[in-house]
Amino acid sequence: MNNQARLPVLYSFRRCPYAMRARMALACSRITVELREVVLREMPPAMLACSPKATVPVLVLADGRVLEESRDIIDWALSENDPEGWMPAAESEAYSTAMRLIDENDGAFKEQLDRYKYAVRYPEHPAGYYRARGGAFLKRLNDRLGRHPWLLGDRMTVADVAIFPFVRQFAHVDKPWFDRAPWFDRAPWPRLQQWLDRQLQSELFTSVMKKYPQWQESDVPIRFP
Ligand SMILES: N[C@@H](CCC(=O)N[C@@H](CS)C(=O)NCC(=O)O)C(=O)O
Repeated sequence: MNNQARLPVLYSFRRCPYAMRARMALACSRITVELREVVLREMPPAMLACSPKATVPVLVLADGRVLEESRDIIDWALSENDPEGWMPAAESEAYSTAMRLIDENDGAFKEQLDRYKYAVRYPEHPAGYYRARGGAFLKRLNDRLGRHPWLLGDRMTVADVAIFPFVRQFAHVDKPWFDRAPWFDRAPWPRLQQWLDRQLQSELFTSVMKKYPQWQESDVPIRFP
């Protein structure tokens, strides 16, 4: 087995918010992986053989362990190397706040985000109804960001990284509405918008959003980051 074959393998989809946060954590940890870009409707058999649940991201470690939840990938990457101190100390208040915010994001907020984004599939209510329900979470994030520049304090942490790709998705459902100019109407979440822009423009985010062709078995391995 050569060295490249021993790299962990990341099955990823560029636009998936779960995969984005996993790529950001891997990039931050400076762990090199082999990146395999998948197409959701054509998950590669090699990935399904390791992870029949068929969602991305999936990280197959060099020892054969399979991490098939983005949060497990983030935890693993930061436990290997956390040069920016993204993960608060276990049992600290910051840690429980981060986990609670991410739970809310992945649970109730994601549910409303999906309904807002695909409102035609949920005709019981108009899109604005789901937007308002998801917006309640964003308002709370905005309030936090009024106290400090990042969700937990003065530094970016795992909470910002794990939640940001979903806020990005929410914003992009109707960007003109999300960006509404302050002179036209009060911007709904000014600090959240600044927080989002800061991350969108960051070198880290740009670096994890490079485009790769769909992975084929015969490809030369692509090293990431
Ligand atoms: N809980 C999983 C969720 C991953 C997930 O739902 N990924 C979506 C893409 S954004 C997926 O793979 N969906 C499968 C499909 O659409 O076929 C995680 O955190 O990794």
